[in-house]
Amino acid sequence: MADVEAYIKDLKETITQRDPNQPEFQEAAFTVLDSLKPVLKKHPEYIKANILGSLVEPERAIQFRVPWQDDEGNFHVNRGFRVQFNSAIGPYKGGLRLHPSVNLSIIKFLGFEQILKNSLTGLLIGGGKGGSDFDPKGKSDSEIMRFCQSFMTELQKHIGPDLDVPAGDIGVGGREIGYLYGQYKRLNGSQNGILTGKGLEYGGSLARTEATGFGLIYYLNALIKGQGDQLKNKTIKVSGAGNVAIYAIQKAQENGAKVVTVSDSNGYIYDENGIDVDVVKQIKEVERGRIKEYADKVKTATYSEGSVWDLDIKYDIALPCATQNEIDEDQAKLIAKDGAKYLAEGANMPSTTEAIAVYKENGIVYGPAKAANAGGVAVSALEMSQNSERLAWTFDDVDSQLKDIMENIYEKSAAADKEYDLGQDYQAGANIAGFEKVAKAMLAQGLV
Ligand code: NDP
Ligand code: 2IT
Repeated sequence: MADVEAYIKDLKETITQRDPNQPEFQEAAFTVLDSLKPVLKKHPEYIKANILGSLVEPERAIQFRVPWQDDEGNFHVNRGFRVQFNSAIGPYKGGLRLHPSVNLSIIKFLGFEQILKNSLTGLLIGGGKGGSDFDPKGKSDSEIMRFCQSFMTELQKHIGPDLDVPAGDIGVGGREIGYLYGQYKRLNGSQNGILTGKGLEYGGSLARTEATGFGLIYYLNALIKGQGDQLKNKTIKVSGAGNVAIYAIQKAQENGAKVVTVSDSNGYIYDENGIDVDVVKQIKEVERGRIKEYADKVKTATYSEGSVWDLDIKYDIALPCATQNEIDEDQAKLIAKDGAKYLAEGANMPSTTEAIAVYKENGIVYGPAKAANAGGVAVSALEMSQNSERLAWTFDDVDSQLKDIMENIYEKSAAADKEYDLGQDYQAGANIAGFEKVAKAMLAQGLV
């Protein structure tokens, strides 16, 4: 039997040789492989069955053409993806991303992360992800609608309420889910379990819009409490100004913390008095504008071009909520120098591998994405339950289940950290806790 180090080294070589042009997928997969070494030492049966060899290879990856027509009558062609990564514990579940940077590497990294994230929720959902390199910025509603209809015309062949249930991610919110659902229904008839994040009028769940941001703060609260500390009166830096950032800011402020930044891919707002989340909602959710406009509406705020992670101020907590690899090694060093004690990831893989090493060296208590941002997909799974029983639960009911799920994720990660004596490594703890359930299910179901 191969030893653990040799097994992992061999897997990494296979991944690199098979897909040399997938750096994001390699980053996500290598981090998980490394943190599973203690589990493999204890459970040689996982090596014998080559469970990790199966885990890093998607069950299925679908790529398709998405032709659409703009308002001037010009024809465009984008590329669509759906990666159905792992169904060991339930139907494939994960969002759709519309962003020009989307390619197979990015969708594979997101789908791979989703496997262990979804397992951590304790709900019966497998891992998947999809999207397109279509850029929704500056497009009219009609253009977004035509794109979504074309995208769904192909995607509908591959999804189903017990097979694969997509939802939102970057560039996909309530408007896009509505257009996608309408096209699915046109082609297949009414079936509201097909997507989550739907409007409340046609099968959506209360609290799904808030879920990822609220969930991030519920998780953060548990993380901080584990250190004998509290969120109240802490100063927070948030990046992003989308769905996750907005509801993280709202819930953090409800908990008595002060959020002093908000950002987009062009620049960031800083206001030492605290960000007014209603103004952010107005700009982003109603006007679909840029975060720069915040400084026109709030006189104490300043706008600067560039990354919020280069802003040198004293603060306590960092909440990256924008995109992958938004924090590099030097920016992580600045986070440590500025005195931040906690960092919890609302975005997927916002920290580079080198940045995470800096957090650990500096004793920053680090809550990884697959634990900290699992609230969105958790409430998506609750939406699926409501659709199955044709009932709609109250906001408080969904929200209190979300809170329990997030606290439970922290506890599971902390328990794994303790069991394997990892020294407060909640990243490895989350990877291990998420993996064990998936691995047992894969073994139980037979591998070929
Ligand atoms: P939105 O589309 O609502 O908002 C995305 C935000 O991130 C925008 O402010 C956007 O700015 C910024 N952003 C996107 N790409 C970049 C970039 N390359 N550089 C700097 N800023 C960027 O998306 P969400 O809020 O839904 O998603 C944010 C993150 O959270 C993503 O990593 C997503 O995968 C993750 N996530 C989302 C969940 C959900 O339920 N929605 C669940 C779990 C995780 P700009 O407008 O300039 O592009
Ligand atoms: O990254 C994520 O977990 C999401 N974008 C949410 C996926 C979902 O199915 O709700």
